Amino acid sequence: SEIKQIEEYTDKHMKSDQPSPLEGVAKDKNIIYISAESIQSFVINKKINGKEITPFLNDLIENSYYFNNFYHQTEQGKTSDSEWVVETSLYPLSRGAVFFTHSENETNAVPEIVSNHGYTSAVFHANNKSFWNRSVMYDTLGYDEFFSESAYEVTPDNSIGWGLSDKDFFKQSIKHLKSLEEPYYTKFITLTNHFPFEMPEEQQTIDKYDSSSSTLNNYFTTVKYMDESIEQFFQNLKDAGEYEDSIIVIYGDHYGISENHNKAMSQFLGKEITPYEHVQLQRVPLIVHIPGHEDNRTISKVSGQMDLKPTILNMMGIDSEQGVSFGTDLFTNDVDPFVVLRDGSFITENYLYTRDTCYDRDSGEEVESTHCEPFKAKAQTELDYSDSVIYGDLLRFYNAEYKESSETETK
Ligand code: GP9
Ligand code: MN
Repeated sequence: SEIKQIEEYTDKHMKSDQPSPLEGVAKDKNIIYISAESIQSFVINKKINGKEITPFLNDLIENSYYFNNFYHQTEQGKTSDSEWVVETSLYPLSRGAVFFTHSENETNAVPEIVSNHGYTSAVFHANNKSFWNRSVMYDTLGYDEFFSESAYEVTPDNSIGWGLSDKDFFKQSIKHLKSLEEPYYTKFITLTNHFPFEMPEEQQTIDKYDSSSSTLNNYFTTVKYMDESIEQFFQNLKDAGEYEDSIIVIYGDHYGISENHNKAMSQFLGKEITPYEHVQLQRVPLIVHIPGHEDNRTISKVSGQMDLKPTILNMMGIDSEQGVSFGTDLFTNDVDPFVVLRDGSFITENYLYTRDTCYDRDSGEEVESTHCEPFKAKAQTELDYSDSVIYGDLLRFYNAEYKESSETETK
C-alpha cells in the first residue's frame, strides 16, 4: 500500500541506524518545550548599541546543546505549522494550515505516543482556544490538556500587543503546570514577540534599532523582552521545584522579519540579502537544555523542525521507529543532513538551493546547478509523500494496522 511505500522510504532515507548518545537521557523526565514566537537565529550573540539582545539565551547556549543551523519549515500556517511539523515530523501544506484543513486526520503525533508511555501532555498558550483551530487539533494530536486564555487572568495592565504578556503568562502557568501528573510533556507558546512587535516604552530594556523599517526597529525590543521572560520562567521553574527533573527545549517557530524588510536587514547584517541569505535567515534557534548535563556544545549540522520528533522520542527512550517520519535524530550522524523547506528550497551539507539557483553553503557563492541536481528530485519526493499522507489521511491505515499487530503481540 502507499503508506507502506512511504514508510519504507522514510526508514531508508531518514532513520538513523546508530543509537543516539542521548538515548534515554529524558526517560521519565518532564519535557518542557518553549515555542518562542518569531525568533530568528540572527539575533543570537548580537548587540544593539553595545547591549546584547538575548543575554539570557546567549548564556544558556553555553550550558546546553545549541543548533545554529536549524531551519523552520513552516508555511502559511505559521505557529500552527511549526506545531504540526514538530509533533508529527510531516511537512506542512504549501497552502492553508493543516490545523484547519485536516484537523480530523489520523495522526501519529508525539503527545499521543507519550501518553501511551505514562506521560500527561499539555499545551500552555494564553490566546483564544479556537485560534488556529487549536482546541480541535490538540485533541487530534492527543493532547490531554490545553491551558488557553480562559485559564489565565488577563487584564489591560498585564497585556502587551496581542494579549497576556509573556512574563505574566509564564508566572501564571506554574500553578497549572504543578497540577499535572508527572511525568509531563508540555509546550509553552509565547506571544509577546509577535508582529508588529509593540513594546511599551516603560518596559523597553534595549534601544530600538535605527533603520527605515519600524518593524525591524521594534523587533529587538520584544525579542529582548522574550529573553527576559524565558529567564524569569527558568527561575519560576526552579522556585517551584519543576526544573531539576525537566528537560527544556526552546525553538523558534518561524521568521519574524519578512523579506519586505530586506533593506533594513541588510543594514543590520552588513551584507546584501541575496536569495541565499534569505534562506539562511530562515534559521531559528534550537536549544536543548538538560539540567546538570555536562557534555554541552554547539552543533552546526544542518537540521530542521522535522527532526524534533525522533530526537525527543529517542531522548525519552521511546521507540520512534513506528510510523512515517521525515526527520532524523539530531544527535546521530550517519544520515546525510538534508533539510527541505516548504517552498522547495533545500539545504545539504555542502549546498543550498533556492529559486532555481545552487549555492555553496559556506560561501554563498553561486555554483554549477549540477551540484544541486541530485537533491532536487529527493526534495520533491519528500514533499509529495508528505502531502499524500495528509491529503489521503493515510495514517489511518497505518495506525489501524499498527494497533492490530501490537494487540496480536500482547496476546
Ligand atoms: C497565536 C500565536 C501567533 O495564537 O500562535 O500565531 P502566528 O501569527 O505566529 O501564527
Ligand atoms: Mn508564531
